[in-house]
Amino acid sequence: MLERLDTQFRDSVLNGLSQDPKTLEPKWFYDAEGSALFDQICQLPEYYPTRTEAAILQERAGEIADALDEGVVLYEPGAGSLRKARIVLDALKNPAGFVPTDISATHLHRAAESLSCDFPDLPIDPVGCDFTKHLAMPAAIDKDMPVTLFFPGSTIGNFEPRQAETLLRRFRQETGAVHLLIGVDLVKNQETLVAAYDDRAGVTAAFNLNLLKRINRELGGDFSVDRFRHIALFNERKSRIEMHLESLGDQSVGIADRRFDFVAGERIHTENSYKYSPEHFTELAANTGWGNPKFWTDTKSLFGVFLFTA
Ligand code: AVI
Repeated sequence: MLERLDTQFRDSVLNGLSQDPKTLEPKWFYDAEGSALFDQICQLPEYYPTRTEAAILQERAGEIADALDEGVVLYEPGAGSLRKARIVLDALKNPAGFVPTDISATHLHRAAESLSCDFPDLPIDPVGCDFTKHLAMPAAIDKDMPVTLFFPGSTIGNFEPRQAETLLRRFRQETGAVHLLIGVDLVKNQETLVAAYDDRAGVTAAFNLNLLKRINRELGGDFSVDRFRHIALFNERKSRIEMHLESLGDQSVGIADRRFDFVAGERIHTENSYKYSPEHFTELAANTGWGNPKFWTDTKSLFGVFLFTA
């Protein structure tokens, strides 16, 4: 598995840097260092999504649990540190199991072990996998139990709307889920959005630049990381935050027997984070077979939590 991921990482990097403009896929942010940096981002004063979503889930957990069946299996693709799953699991009536998946298997297993201390009777089956490719249901999970997909954090925003539709459709087909509980970041003023992705402490910059460090560590690249800078901007037309890494001068970088030339000011596009209106996201979900929405937000309408039915 690890070897396959290594090969995929190399192929994806070489392919992305051969494009014009150059790109790197955001799923590679999350090695051990990147996952730890992302956990720090979630605590930043500027990064409102995590705490706002957690507060909505906390406040609405009872309503959410009432809308779901008893004995559900909670399935969380790209689960990370499992903090939000705790809130939902606490409220669910007799959950039959929890399946967290993550591309960073080491980080996931550590988080799952700590979760099992607090939920000793809950079967927890972590799966190290790339949800952008496939979702697997562990054999230990009872196939007759209703599955609720839990996809918080506005991770869906990291996909182009077309890809997001494909993903939501595939999630339903591959897990047979009956419900989808999903967190979505909402459109708002640009200052708030840009500050959330360009924080004063520079944690998001370190997170973005860690991609180059990872290429150096794992693929023997020779990026001079301090010769790139982090950029976050709001693309209003596409309703998305974009993150880029900008070359501070003309330079040439070697990776796995290949060379990539950069001119001063040239950017590598590393991430999109789409921001939706509740109406727009409801429409997107409906296109993929998820309907009958329940919707909750905070008092400032910063973030939305939807519960859809298949
Ligand atoms: C994981 N994802 C939803 C985050 C986001 O807000 O798009 C990733 C992130 N990138 C920079 N800060 C956070």
